Amino acid sequence: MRVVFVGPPGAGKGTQAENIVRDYGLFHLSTGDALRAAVKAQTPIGIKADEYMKAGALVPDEVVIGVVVERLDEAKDGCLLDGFPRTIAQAEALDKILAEKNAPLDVVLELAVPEEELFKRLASRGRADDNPEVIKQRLVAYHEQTEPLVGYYTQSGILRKIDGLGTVEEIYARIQAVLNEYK
Ligand code: B4P
Repeated sequence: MRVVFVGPPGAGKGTQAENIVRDYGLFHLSTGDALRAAVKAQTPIGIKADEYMKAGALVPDEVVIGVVVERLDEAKDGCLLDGFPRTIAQAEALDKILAEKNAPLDVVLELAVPEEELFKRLASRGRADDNPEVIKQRLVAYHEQTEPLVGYYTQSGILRKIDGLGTVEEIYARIQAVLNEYK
């Protein structure tokens, strides 16, 4: 099963991804985690990504696509792509990569959470890019660059919307109800 997780910053993609990969045995690729690891290790990609992440901007497509291409070969028994794609260009690149492997996406989960709740969650998490000004920028980037993916995947007929309000357990039960259709 090949699954993509789309949603605004702080929607809980990383939180729910932990449950999904544990129960469905999927390879987990979080571009956010991969980029933070690169920043910490001060690799050339990390040094480049850091300036964008600090400002709440998306990291350039070619950098992120490079990170994904490197890792996707590890996904033999299915994958959960968490936070990738985030732009139409990334989605098109992913379609191309997966078509070459003859392994198209099964489902795209859109985790929907109202904006005021996102601010609350991110303010209490307190990561380096979680201060109010940067959160605002991340939301602008989401609306301008990532939200168009909802239309893109609706057209492909593989988008499923998940209500992201409630406890972690309640939301996970909604996700399971959808994923179990694809097992
Ligand atoms: P990500 O690491 O993907 O992070 P995120 O969108 O901020 O958070 P996520 O939705 O995973 O929320 P979480 O579970 O942690 O991206 C960070 C940055 O990396 C981006 O801004 C960008 O610069 C860069 N980047 C990543 N991928 C990229 C790409 N493809 N292209 C370009 N740039 C890219 O949850 C947030 C908080 O809510 C936590 O504290 C959690 O405990 C809490 N929470 C979760 N579920 C809850 C619930 N049900 N109720 C209450 N609180 C909850």
